[in-house]
Amino acid sequence: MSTVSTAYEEAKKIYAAAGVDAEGAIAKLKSFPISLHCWQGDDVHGFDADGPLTGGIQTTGNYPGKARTPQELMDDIDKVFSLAPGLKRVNLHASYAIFEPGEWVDRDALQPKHFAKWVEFAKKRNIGLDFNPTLFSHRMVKDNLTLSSPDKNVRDFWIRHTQACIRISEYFATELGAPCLMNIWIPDGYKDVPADRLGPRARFKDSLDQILDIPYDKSKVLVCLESKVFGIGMESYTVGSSEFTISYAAHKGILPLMDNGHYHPTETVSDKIPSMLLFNDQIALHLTRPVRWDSDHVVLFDDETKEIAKEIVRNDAMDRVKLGLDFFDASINRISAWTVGLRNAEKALLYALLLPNAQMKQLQDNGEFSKLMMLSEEMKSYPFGAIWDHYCESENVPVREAWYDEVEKYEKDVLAKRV
Ligand code: RNT
Ligand code: ZN
Repeated sequence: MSTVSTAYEEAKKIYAAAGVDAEGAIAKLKSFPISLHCWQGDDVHGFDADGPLTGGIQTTGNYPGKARTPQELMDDIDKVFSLAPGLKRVNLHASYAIFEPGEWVDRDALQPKHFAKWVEFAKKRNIGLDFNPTLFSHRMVKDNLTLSSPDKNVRDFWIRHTQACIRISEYFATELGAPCLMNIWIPDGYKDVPADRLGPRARFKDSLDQILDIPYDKSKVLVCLESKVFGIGMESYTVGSSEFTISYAAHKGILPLMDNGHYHPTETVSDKIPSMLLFNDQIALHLTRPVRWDSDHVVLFDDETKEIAKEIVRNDAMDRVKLGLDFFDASINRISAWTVGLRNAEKALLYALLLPNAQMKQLQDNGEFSKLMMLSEEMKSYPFGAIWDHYCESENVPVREAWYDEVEKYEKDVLAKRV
């Protein structure tokens, strides 16, 4: 037996003694999809425009080797998929449309055919696709406003764009036989104290109503709405605040999306998840790491990531939570950034699945708080790594840090040539 198998067999026994079924945990994890965001690969640039990244989000760093073409981005995603375990999906932005040579259409005229190559990519890999209208980095973002703009032309352009995205999402779902999550996030906001907080939100509400008015199959397209507390250049006010998006989603029967970089620093998304689960059939999450602000650092195996995973797992919500990653670090090797983040998301879920959750809930209900603290602390030094290694091996991805050799080789053979 390999050392990974030997260690796994031992670890399994240790967990079993604590009432935890390691094999069952792995089986559950294997059927839980995580949507990999395509935009880590090219610093949120996309293929349909050449301007700078705008919209209150920012990438920093200029590590060499970013993907410049659809093929390069697809190759990079494949590389990441070969290095991280688990069931994957790919999350695309509308700006990643792939045109024929010489062809170009503006965002309000995008059609399913502009994403046919992505569908081909997904079919070959037997994965699902998720989608996002791209309401930033474009000349029709006027004064940092899109769907809430006082200018009807601006609003109408973005309404047409988002409707086009619903049709593209439906095409993904039909072609791939799996629902497509379509997330609407607008950057709209004001740098300084607004004179009118209601008007922009009323216009946003009306725009969303118009968007959702088009006929589409709600079992195929899961529309969700992402909130945000502030953005760069939009420090004082954002139109799509938490209260707005939660209320709108409930009112219209769409999904709310919580991004854990989009709240005040002492707020935690882990604490919000159970409340949202009580009032929504399904919810969506963007997993990221805010460092002092919405900085979109790579997801680590840190306390809040684990806490988010626990809320998904112990509330039996793995089939009700749509989890996507959302970070973009341009200062390090992008394949490494993606892989670390994806492996850590998987790790956090596995960690949560390997806790004696029912017993811990019982201790809480019994008021046995000393024992609860003792147990959750002792669980931290259980042989989690041995179960994780076995999971990686069973998924045919490198065990422990071996994946980094692959990244170094890829950097030398592929990324370094992108000059
Ligand atoms: C921005 C939001 C949004 C974007 C992506 C690119 O603050 O988090 O989800 O990161 O749509
Ligand atoms: Zn996000």
